[in-house]
Amino acid sequence: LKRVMDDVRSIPEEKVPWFPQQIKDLNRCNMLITKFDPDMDQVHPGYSDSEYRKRRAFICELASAYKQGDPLPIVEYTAEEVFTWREVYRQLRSIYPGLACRQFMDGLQQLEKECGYGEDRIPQLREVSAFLKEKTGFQLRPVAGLLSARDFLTSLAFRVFQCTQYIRHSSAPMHSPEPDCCHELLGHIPMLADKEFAQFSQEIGLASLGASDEDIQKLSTLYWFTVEFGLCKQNGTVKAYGAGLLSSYGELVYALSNEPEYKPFNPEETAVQSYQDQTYQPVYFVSESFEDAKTKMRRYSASIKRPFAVRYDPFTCSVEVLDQP
Ligand code: TIH
Ligand code: FE2
Repeated sequence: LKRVMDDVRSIPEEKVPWFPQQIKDLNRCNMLITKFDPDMDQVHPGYSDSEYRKRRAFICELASAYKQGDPLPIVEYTAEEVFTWREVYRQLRSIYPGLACRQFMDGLQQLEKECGYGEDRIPQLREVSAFLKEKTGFQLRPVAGLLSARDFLTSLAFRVFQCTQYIRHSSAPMHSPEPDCCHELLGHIPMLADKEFAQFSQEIGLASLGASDEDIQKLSTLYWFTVEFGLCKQNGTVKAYGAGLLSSYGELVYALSNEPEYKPFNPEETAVQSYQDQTYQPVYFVSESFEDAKTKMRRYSASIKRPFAVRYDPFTCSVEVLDQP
């Protein structure tokens, strides 16, 4: 179902996909993709575990009922869930120092000091959201599963990051084909505490507002190879900054081994690279630096044709739509 923008009168082309202009409009941006749902996907490690599926359904209901501005739901994690978290945390924490980029290490250390990160408990989205809000203005919103690319990218325009709150199945702690709270809390959150990275993320979101389906496809591929699976050079060595790597022990080690292919990050080429979402990536894109990735992404975003321009107003948390300059 396609929503069409009908309230922006200055737009000459009549069919611009609808997009939110106020932060509360994000309540309408919740289209889920059922691809990796343990209820539907027979190879999901939780498919034949009815307890696990029931638990997921409960946590997902909390997200479905959420409205912008509500306090974030608190989940009391079970001993088994904390056990899975501990396993993931411990393994990853031991290899981060050599493999994760500097910005990630900084963010993680702050979270360990100021936000209760550690292997003994799963941090609550509510406290993490408050932490991020102070660092970079990002806030979290609970989501019931994998979102459509358009709805996911849209929320970034408002510095809102949509997070799952359930945890991966205990039988597969080292890699999950879908996002879960380990992926959000360990992969994304430390990076979102970095100002420059936060800005990079918001700019992808702003570029996606009202974009054509084809441009959304390209932007989500760019998001995939940067925010999720990006590598960058630091002091002459390649480090990981992508959340999909930083939350998967298996793929983090693989990505920085000499097995996969590396290509230099270049938005035009990266945007059309086909990607793998069941298992490890066959190819990764390496940026010279964050600065470089941001400059290149900006140039790319400016080349996307839209009959209007957008500007984010942080005082009202809203997007202004302007005539194309
Ligand atoms: N593969 C990641 C993990 O194991 O944590 C999760 C995902 C990243 C991107 C999409 S799903
Ligand atoms: Fe992610």
